[in-house]
Amino acid sequence: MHVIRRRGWEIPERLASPEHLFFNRRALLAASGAAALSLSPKISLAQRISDLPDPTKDLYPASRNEKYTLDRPVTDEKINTNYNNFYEFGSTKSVAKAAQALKLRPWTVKIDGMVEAPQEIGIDDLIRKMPLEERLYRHRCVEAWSMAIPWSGFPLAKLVELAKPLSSAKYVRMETFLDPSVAPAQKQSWYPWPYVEGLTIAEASNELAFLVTGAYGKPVSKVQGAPLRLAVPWKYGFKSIKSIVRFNFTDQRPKSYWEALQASEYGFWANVNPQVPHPRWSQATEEFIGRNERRPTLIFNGYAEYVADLYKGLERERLWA
Ligand SMILES: Nc1nc2c(c(=O)[nH]1)N[C@H]1C(S)=C(S)[C@@H](COP(=O)(O)O)O[C@H]1N2
Ligand SMILES: [Mo]
Repeated sequence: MHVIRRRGWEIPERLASPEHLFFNRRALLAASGAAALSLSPKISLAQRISDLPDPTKDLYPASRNEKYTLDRPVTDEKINTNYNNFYEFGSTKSVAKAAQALKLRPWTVKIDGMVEAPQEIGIDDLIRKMPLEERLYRHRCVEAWSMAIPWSGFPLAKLVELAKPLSSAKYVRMETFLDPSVAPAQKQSWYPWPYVEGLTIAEASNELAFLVTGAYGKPVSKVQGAPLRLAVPWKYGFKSIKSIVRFNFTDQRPKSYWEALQASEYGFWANVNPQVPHPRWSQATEEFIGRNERRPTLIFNGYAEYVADLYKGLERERLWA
């Protein structure tokens, strides 16, 4: 068991290697692979019906909220959808093809724990209840690469309102689906499945915390974390949990997937800070994927004006890992 666990620990180091230098060729291969797959008669008819048409397609493109601006160009969609972390489908960046196995309907979201309004709600009912908008957000992975993405969705604060947390609730713990028949890597017992992430209720209520239902003007794709994923752009990318099925309100600080794997490297807060290196690499700069460009990393990934106040008085906590 000890030896097997080390395999998990080694992954971030390998991913921090200059793998992305080979990106363009690999992305092309992955893109053509994904295209071939979607036309393949080997995909069952039922699977194709469950994929098409998306029942919320009419809601996109959502109108853009111009408040959230970028200091860099939007990443090409082909690049964003062919260079992904989604460990349920494998530990490389080329998981777009494997992620096609994900079945998006029916999809039920459970809201439970310390709330006045526990409920199970179908994803289409949830999305149609919510005010969709588009936001341009930066994304900074802990592996020191970044992208800029036009997400569509709604503020996580709206889901918190729907749940009506009790005053005793302090955190929201989010969970990804668990289905090894769809996501083969979930058979690998040395990983702490399902993927879990958490925020304080104050963080979840911050205007920047965004539940993503769309990207690039259409429903969000499987490899991007369909049908519902988080975007918390002031934190390292691993906080932005994909394909969420449960929001559990609790007074216990959630232990996230990466913290469970390697607590010496990944913690609860995981706010972006260029001055605090990861134990195994610098966080001072980032590779802006697809542009062959290294950029300086910004404190809170450039979102300090929105979120710095959340951390006043918490200076003794491990805010930056
Ligand atoms: N369920 C789940 N969510 C996840 C991950 C994952 O492996 N599984 N990877 C995280 C990491 S490390 C990053 S950088 C982002 C990647 O999102 P993207 O594919 O949209 O770039 O998803 C995050 N959310
Ligand atoms: Mo990441």
